[in-house]
Amino acid sequence: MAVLDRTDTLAPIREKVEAGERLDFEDGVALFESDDLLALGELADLARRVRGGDDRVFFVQNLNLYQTNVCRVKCKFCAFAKTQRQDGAYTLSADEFVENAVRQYEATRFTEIHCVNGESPHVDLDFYVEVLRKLREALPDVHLKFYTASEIHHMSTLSGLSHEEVLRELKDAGLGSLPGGGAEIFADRVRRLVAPGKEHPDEWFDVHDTAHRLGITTQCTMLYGHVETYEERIDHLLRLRAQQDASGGFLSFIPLAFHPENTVFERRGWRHTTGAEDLKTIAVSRLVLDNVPNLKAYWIMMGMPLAQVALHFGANDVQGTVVREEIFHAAGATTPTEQKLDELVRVVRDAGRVPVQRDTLYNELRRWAA
Ligand code: V47
Repeated sequence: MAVLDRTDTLAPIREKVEAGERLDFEDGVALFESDDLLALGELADLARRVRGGDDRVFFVQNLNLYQTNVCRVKCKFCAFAKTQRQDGAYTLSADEFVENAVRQYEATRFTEIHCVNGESPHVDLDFYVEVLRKLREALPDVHLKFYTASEIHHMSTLSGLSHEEVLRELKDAGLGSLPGGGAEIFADRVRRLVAPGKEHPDEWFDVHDTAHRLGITTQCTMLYGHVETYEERIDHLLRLRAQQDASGGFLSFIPLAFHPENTVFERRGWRHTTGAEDLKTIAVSRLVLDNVPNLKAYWIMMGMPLAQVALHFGANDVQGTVVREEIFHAAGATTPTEQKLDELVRVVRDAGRVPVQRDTLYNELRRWAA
């Protein structure tokens, strides 16, 4: 009986989860190898509750903005990046960026701007500092979640300053926290294949470690569904878990499903991840990454109906209103680019959970009845 066999594989892991014990590498791989999807979801939800999670599901009223899509790195999974001379390349001045943000603020009163960019070789550290300073002046109440660890490392290379010096300068200018991008998959084999021009994982970790020491909270991600194995996904999650044990400043984890359109992988026949793979990855992430409090089911990436189901697979956050999104849409996402607050509330409530609007640091701003 195949079903009984599968249940047996998960039984020792369930015992550990119930006892609040840590899962190890082998447990993680066994979870990924299980195809008992509903059991994985139930186990992940149990783990979330055993660790103090409740019925609240969070979202933030935010705005995604980009300063530049010009990028030196040429990651094979990316459809957003352009060279300076390519059609569609753009680099906004600080004033253009701030003007866009202020216009949008008048319409939606977001509490956060989320900004990630290409690594343009044609700018300097001031390009980044000036935007933050001008935004803080124009929108003093808005939290600025700006720049992945890869971008911080790039600024360090551009300026000759250490990660700590760059982060201090950005923080003085108004930086609130960091988004989680740039992590991709840490394993050397995969990084060499999909992002050979990207910084070494040690640099990515050093940026987050330094940020946490300076009191800057950050997010972390994993880009899955390309050339990585289950073992490499678990290795990735365990490296994040060890960093969180050491420095404690990751607020959330976001699994990012690879979108192949307009990338070299599309030409090689790669397809979007399946819904089952997305749910499994959410569940295993919740089970293995036991010390990061919040797990986002990013609706832009997986679509709203699946994000709703993911709330029963260990996720407790659906990210936010977003309004503009470029990275996943350049790579074939067919989701809308904006959700209204009312729609987020409806989706969370229909999943049987309590909708909570949060700020970037997970303080509750408003709670709706279930
Ligand atoms: O590092 C790029 C990913 C990341 C593709 O902190 C792709 O809340 C899938 O930082 N298919 C940048 N993924 C985006 C980022 C982010 C996204 C969502 C939430 C948060 C957060 C941060 O986007 C990159 C890479 O891993 N990415 N191209 C693609 N074709």
